[in-house]
Amino acid sequence: MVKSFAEILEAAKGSEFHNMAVADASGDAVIGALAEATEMGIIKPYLVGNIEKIQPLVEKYELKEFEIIEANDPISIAAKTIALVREGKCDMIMKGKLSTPILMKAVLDKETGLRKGKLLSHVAILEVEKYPKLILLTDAGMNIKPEINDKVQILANAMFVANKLGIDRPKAVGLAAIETVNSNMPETMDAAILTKMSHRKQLGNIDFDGPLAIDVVLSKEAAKTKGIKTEMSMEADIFLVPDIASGNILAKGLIYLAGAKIGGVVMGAKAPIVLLSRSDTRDTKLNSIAIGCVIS
Ligand code: COD
Repeated sequence: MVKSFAEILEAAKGSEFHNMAVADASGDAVIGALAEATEMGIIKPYLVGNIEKIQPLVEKYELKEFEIIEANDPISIAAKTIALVREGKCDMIMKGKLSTPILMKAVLDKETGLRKGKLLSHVAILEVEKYPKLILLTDAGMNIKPEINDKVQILANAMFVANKLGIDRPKAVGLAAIETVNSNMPETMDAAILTKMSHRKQLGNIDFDGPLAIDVVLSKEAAKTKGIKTEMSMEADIFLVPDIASGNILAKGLIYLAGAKIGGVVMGAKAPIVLLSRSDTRDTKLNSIAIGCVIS
């Protein structure tokens, strides 16, 4: 079982080589991470965007193996990035400086996009010093307010990533503010239904428990004090959050307050899409590229 980004980077080196389309590569952190990834021999980037902005960065970071595809406005950058996958030239996408909604709308386009008939969802992987496992946090990047059926598919996408990381039967929690069901808090109802579905083996090879507040998940002591019996305290692999806002706040809080390392990918399309915030550091982008390589 993979437990750190150091191990994910190692695994990426032993994985298949990928041609990666980069949606607007005109950023220091983007090209810096790509230079490291090409140095490691795990990808060849296809840089989509404005040549005048990209070329000086390519020289600055001494990027060696690459191609540039000229596109000068966000919509055509998104379209040309996706075309690279549809034409078979690339098998992975990375969001560079392009905004997430513009890229994802192009991915979701019924005629020219990359849908496979499944729900697309984001899986963020976090390494936090105080937690003994990697945390697969979902969905903090794509689905704004998922319904119960969406959550079933969000869990399936996260399970796929967990399996690729060597976790055969992941443990998943449905996070909420409390451990009891309250009809005014829809995430508690969804989590309770998912728990029953898990008991009835409707979710596949996964153990699910919820609703659980995050103190119970992060502390056996808190669970004991609250009188909650669960196998998830300090054991959960997948953290299912109620919606994009709560997930995003949790992920970014862990990065900035707890020094978490993070990487993230959108699953469910014809190719994995390495996707995080535009403010991510070079290391975070490299982590995400490595995740994309490992799960492809
Ligand atoms: N998976 C599969 N199909 C989808 C999904 C999905 N996750 N979301 C929408 N669709 C399909 C719908 O069924 C429909 O057929 C079509 O796509 C359009 O659906 P809309 O109108 O609901 O979707 P859009 O185009 O308005 O929005 C889709 C986005 C992904 C752009 C939107 O959900 C969004 O903005 N998400 C948040 C992205 C974001 O800002 N992330 C922050 C990262 S730091």
